[in-house]
Amino acid sequence: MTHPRRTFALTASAAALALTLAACGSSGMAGMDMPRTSGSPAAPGTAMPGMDMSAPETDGLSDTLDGYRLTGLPATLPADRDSAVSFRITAPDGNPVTGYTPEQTEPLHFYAVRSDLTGFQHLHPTLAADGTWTAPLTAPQPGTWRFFTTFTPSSGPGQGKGYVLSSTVTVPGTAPASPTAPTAPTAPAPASPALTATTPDGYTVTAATPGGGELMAGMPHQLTITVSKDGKPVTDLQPYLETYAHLTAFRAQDLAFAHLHPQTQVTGDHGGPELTFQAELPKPGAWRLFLQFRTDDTLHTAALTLDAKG
Ligand SMILES: [Cu+2]
Repeated sequence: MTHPRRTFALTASAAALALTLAACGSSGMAGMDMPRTSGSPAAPGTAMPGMDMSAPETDGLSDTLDGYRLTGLPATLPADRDSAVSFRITAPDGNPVTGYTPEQTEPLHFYAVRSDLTGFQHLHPTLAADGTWTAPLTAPQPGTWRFFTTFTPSSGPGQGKGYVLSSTVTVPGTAPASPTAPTAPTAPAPASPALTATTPDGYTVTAATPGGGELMAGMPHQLTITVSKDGKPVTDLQPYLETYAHLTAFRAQDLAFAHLHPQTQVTGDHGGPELTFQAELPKPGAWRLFLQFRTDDTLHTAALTLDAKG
């Protein structure tokens, strides 16, 4: 149930999506900015019952929600060395959660993201009988990292509900110079109708919305991603986690989390070149999208930056 570990270093090829379209109506999506409860005890009243992963209720920046808690992560990890990272998810009754409903084939997805978005690892930890998860983290560079877990309890008060809990971990040391200076959410966005990134191994991915419309924070949009290599459409995508590509997004400003849901049907080892996603970015700002796809049994990761309007 695991796939090869991947460490990803950004290339400086991502451009911001900046379009103008009338579809963007009134701004002021009041209420979309959920209060942060990071580090605080389970706070009654932060939950909004009845919502699920298709309508993210939080930005994933808290280690606790509804009494569920991400616990046991180390405060620090050694730099530039592989680490086995262990943690637990505890239920409102304080006991570790041991039963999970798989989502995209996995009972729990783990993401490690460096605060400047120059590091990204997507892992599938193993679960011990006592509810302890262990993730094989590949040598993190010094800096502040945020570790995300996404999961759905198979029983208890949170049964059937998708949770995103996260916590920060410090990797001491001198941070290397960032190859892509901060993702600069305040930089003027280029007036380009498409955004493109190239993976270190030569795949080019391009994202666009139908009709070239802007993405509005808090609203669902269709997002089409096209994969090519050497100028030719790629049509040999293999299924990866029951899709042809896995897409997660983190807001540059605060690492708020969003998972974008694939809509393309999987029919064998010949996916592409076009993939369609349901994109809903909960807050305005610049978002870094990590697209993972598989060809020839190799996993590729591309990073794109796009803007969600408020
Ligand atoms: Cu995963």
